[in-house]
Amino acid sequence: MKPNSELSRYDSLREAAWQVLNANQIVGKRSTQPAQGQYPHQWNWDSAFIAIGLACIDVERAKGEIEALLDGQWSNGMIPQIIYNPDPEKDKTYFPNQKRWGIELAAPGQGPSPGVDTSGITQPPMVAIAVEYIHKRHTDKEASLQFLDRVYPKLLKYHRYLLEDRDPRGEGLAFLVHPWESGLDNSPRWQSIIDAIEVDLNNVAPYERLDDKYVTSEQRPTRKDYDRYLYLIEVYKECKYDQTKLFEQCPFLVQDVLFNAILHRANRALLEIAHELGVPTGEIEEWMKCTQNSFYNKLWSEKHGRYWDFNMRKGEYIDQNTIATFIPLFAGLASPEQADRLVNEHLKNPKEYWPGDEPPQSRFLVPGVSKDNALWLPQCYWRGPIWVQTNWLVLKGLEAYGYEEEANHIRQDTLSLLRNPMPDGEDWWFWEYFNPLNGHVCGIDHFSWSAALAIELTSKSL
Ligand code: 2M8
Repeated sequence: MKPNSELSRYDSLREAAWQVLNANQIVGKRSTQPAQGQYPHQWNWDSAFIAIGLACIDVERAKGEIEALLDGQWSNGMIPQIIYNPDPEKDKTYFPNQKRWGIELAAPGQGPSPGVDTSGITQPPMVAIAVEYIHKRHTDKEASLQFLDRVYPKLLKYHRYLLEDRDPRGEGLAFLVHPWESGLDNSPRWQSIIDAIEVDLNNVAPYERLDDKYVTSEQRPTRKDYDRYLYLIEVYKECKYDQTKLFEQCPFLVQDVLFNAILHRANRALLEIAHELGVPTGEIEEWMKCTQNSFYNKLWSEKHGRYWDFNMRKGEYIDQNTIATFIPLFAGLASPEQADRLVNEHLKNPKEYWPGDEPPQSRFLVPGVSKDNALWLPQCYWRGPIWVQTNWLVLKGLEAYGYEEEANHIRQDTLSLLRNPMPDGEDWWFWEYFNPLNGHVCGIDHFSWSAALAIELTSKSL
């Protein structure tokens, strides 16, 4: 698919990406921070994407990245969104810090291992997908099987947590209790729920945001959103991180298409790993059947020809057209007819995602939110810009369904966005996100998953 001659054009990109991943390694740890300053800790799904890129160059480091993430696993199985950097100086650059979460309130036998500082929520479960990817890239099959053997029980426990504790109705869909768990924090999908949360600010300890010290506030969530993000942490502490209580009380309770599509794809990875290890697979197959059924019968909207998320607290659908609708392709969850509608009615529609001359005239793929969405903002965080990791998920899904041309278009756009000439002459800056109208850079530079996935996109296909 990618001939060697084409790949060698990207030597300088790969070299620069490798330098970013080295510079972002956390001192004294096996993990990598998303970016220095703004994101100085280990993040769950960032580490999985980082490991996928690392596996193309240094499989041992990729394994270390994953094992460091799994060290943060709670006794109830949850793999946290953040594993905090032990350097106390990092509190000066990232908020909320570990203390804010009160994770010591979790019942005995539920929380994190002593001495590991984490947040109290999770993120899209990419980790088993990264493990399967590492295994495929590993040339020493014996060493790879030993790695699988070490990590498999932890991955299984994580998925069991998501599909039992987070899925009390057995729908094959995990519920989320915070926009941060979705990874697409201020997606328009969450706005009406966040707006409806009544917050008495007397119950939220005063705080100083640090994210807007690095990035202009127009590119970040609002103060009002942040008040609610922090208020939700108070709810968890009140419920002592008991998932049953959270299911009953948490004002944010959603079944997210992107998160659950990734979970389904991760179950497929787990199944492959179980086959390699020769262990029983019945439980995983059952989960997968339930998820498939729910995507088909609950999360697909025949009327819109796309997927939509479900607000469990109110028992109603969330009608927002965003990039999340394409992620079931990555998981193999869409039927060929559904895939056709997603691609031809939405992705290739210039009013929604595809570049075109009609206003707003976007030039690059794939805007994170449909351009005709009233909440679309091309430069604001998860409100519309292009992200490298969502592009990667979409293009892998398109490839799997045979949409080679569209996938290639996304690959070329992603690589050209990553090349941003800067005043001091450096070429590859690996920004966090990009304006789809003109390719202008947003967020923070030297961003780890942008660098890691640039390596993957220019590596020989598996
Ligand atoms: C962003 O989210 C964090 C909270 O998790 C933040 O803004 O403080 C998101 O883009 C998320 O998807 C990502 O994992 C994280 C670190 O890159 O940053």
